[in-house]
Amino acid sequence: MRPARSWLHSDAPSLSLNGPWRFRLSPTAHLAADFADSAFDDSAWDTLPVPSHWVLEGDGAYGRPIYTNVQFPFPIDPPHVPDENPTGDYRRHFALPDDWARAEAVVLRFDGVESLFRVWVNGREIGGASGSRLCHEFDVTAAVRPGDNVVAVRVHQWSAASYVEDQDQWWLPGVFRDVTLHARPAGGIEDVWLRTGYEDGHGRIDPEITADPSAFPVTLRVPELGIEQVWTGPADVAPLTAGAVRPWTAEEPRLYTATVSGAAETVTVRIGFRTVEIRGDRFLVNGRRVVFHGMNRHETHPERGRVFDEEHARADLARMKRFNVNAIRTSHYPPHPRLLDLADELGFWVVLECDLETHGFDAVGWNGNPSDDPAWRTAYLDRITRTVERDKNHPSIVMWSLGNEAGTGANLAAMASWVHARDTGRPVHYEGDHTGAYTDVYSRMYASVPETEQIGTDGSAAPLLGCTPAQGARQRTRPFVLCEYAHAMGNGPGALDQYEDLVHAHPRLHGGFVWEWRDHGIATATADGTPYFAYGGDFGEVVHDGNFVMDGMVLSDDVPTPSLHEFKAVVQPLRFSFTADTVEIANLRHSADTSELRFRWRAEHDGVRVAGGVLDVPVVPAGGTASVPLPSVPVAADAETWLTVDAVLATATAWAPEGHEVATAQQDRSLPRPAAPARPRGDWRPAEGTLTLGIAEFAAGSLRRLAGRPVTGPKLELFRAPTDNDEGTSGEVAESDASIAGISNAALWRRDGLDRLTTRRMSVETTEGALRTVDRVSAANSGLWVAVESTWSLEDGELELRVETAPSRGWSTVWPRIGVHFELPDAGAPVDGAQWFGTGPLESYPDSMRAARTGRFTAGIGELSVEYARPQETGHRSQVRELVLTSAGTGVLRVTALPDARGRRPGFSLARHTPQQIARAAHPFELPASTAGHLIVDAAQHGLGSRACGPDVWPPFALRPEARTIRLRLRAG
Ligand code: IPT
Repeated sequence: MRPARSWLHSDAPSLSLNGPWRFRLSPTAHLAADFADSAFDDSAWDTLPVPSHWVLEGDGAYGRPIYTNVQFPFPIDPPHVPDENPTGDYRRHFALPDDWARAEAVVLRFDGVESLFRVWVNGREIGGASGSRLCHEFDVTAAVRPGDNVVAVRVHQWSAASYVEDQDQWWLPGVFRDVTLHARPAGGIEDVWLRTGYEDGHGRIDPEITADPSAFPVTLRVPELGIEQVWTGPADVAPLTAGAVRPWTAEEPRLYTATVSGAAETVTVRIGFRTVEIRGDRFLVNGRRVVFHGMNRHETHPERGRVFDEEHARADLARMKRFNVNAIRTSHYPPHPRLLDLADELGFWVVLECDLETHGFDAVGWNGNPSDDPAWRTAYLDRITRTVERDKNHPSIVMWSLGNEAGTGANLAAMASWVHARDTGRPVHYEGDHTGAYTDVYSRMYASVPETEQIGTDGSAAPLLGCTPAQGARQRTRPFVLCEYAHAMGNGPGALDQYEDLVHAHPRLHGGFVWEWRDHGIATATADGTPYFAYGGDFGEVVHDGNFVMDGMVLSDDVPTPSLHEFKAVVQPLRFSFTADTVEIANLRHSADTSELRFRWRAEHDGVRVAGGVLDVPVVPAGGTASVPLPSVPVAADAETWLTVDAVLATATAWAPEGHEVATAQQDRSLPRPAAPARPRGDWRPAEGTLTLGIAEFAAGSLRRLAGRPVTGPKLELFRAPTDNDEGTSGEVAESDASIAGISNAALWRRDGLDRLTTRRMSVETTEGALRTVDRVSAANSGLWVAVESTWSLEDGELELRVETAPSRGWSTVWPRIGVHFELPDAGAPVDGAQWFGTGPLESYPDSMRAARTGRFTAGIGELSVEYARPQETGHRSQVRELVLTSAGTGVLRVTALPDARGRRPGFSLARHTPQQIARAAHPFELPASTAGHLIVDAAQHGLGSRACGPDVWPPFALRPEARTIRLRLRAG
């Protein structure tokens, strides 16, 4: 094996060995290596593409993917693996190009093979390697011959290496990254490292050239900077100043093309000038503090798995930029090398993580953890060496990370020492170093908001996780990052804005990385051909972790979830503060001013635009503010008046078109308009039979038709289809009386029967122009109940419904919602859409409200729900004022929501299924055929939290059982 080196763009000849290979899969590793021989007859073998994972090819013919989070899918018997070890044999021919005869060496490179492989060329054994997401190069000079050659590769799914590659993802064996043959010229350039620095407008290049003396003279050229530096011998190579340059930052990723040419080879490196440093508890680039608005990014694709597709990756990164993401942690291994080129180019702060995780040792009390076992030291050092050497040239990489969830131990410390010696220009991160014994930044995952705040604060007596007071004090001298936070599984997370507020209050806190960017669903289909995205268990795995792999801000099919919109709004780089006639614009960025932005304003009356234009905003430097006069806004007497200010891109960028909205804010300019109080009525008397009140028809006190359509309800609805966070048991719970550590809220809701409420009607009464029912709603085997008084009345010729709910004493949990449910049978013209004035366009919940703006929106019923991989609560639009249910674009029912006595407005959801139906389905295809629409108007909803892996909903956003009133006006059309 050749020493690790940079993945370089070189003009030396190379030959891609990607494409169809002959393939045979065996159920065990104990096989003769007969196939390595050149003469072996592989004509009976199948054909498999390289790169690919065999379990994703051939429609199940080569086994299936396995998903586990922490668990090892084989016995914990390190370093051994079972005899049942799927083993793939690969063969292909290649013709050695004629002009390669002059090459000094021929090198065979594998960019990624999971998990252990051996290589033969023309029957000669070349070597083997493990380190699935790392690059390995073999010298095959002595084995190749002119003309036809045969390369044979044997890949084992399981190996000793599997114990240190226990990341939370699918196990996907195979040759899944490129295979390339390189002709290495005599006098070639083996490796180049162009370290850069930036200070006071000037750049510096500190080169390291690895080449035989015969390569010299070697010339470094940076044409744009007029640099042409000739080194006549290795001893001449020395740092140089680059003169006046533009720095590289994630916001303005200015790159310069450098070439390094020797006697026989030219390599091209795109360099960016920047200096990374830690000063006290600040993490600085070019002397300025960095705030990470980051994502944990796995390599995952529903069809290709971890096989890299540059176009898709570029589109994915462009999507990140459009959603104000400025940083990537390459969880939990180096990505395809081209990803870093894209990150340099588009602009991201990257934490580049080594391929290392031994999480499964948690199950055995970390006994035998390789991280502290001398037998593994060399393997650990090999991993970090390959990681750093391959990617060292990238300006986007501002930190190295040793790995993830590998406990702690001497081998990790040795990795850190190696990095410190090799690269003095970038700090070392590893979250598992809780006490900060060998790393440079303090890092945590899933710390709650109060805990994060304590970390940011000095003099706090609060102990830090795993630290003595003295160790905690040491950690507080360092920059802090949340390497994972805001677990984005299913509907959620909540509280993104609270974390962001802390970053601005406590400069030691440098932001963090959301867990995680994408769902890892695998595209598959049911027996009857219905497509869906599979998660753990869908392939019949023996042990698996279910849908824990569906925890992205982007769904498997690239659709951004509402949480990503929330993230975008929370971390937007500008903050707007309004007064009566000005808006103060604060530029929160690292270093970019606002010159690439254009500012617009608009005024709306009840969501209808009445005025708008361009705001004249001076260029605001990073860290600066500007106070800008606002135009005069026409204020309506009988409608809400909202002013919206947007900052949009003035010109197209590599990642978004001109006009793309970067930041936005609203100011409520409405005049107060108190709602008419409910009119008291007397003379109530028992009622029976049928009754008509305006557009409503009743029988025995129950609604039968509204505006001529069959409708049933209102029925008290306290249940929501539990979100993954509702089902979560992890993290801190906010209040011991409402949530119970170790038991999910969803389990408590089911215990209390919120999903199976029954009704006893206690009275039906009428009076002139009104009908009133009182119900007692409760569940089997429960003594708890809710009183529901519903009053229908004609007010000013309009139908009003007022529902008052009041819980009995004794409810001890939080509630998912307090709503009323109307069922709208299809009856020929199904309700299939909504238009509303309220917040939108997407769903929002009490602790995820920042992306919700007030306006007028239209959506089809399908667009009102998010297709989470596991169906769950979705679609709540908060603070609705007016809602029109539509059928084929025509209004069928118009609902106006009046605020309650405290001015609170209800939200709504409109869906094809009930919460109970949704809760029973493990995948979208399991939802039953639907014959009705379901409108739920919620006086309140519970927050989202992050409890699938992290803290519960915090008290201000938690819904406690309480009395609420919903008041609606109903009209036809
Ligand atoms: C954390 C892991 O680092 C990450 O890979 C992922 O599994 C995440 O959890 C959950 O989705 S580890 C956990 C013990 C906090």
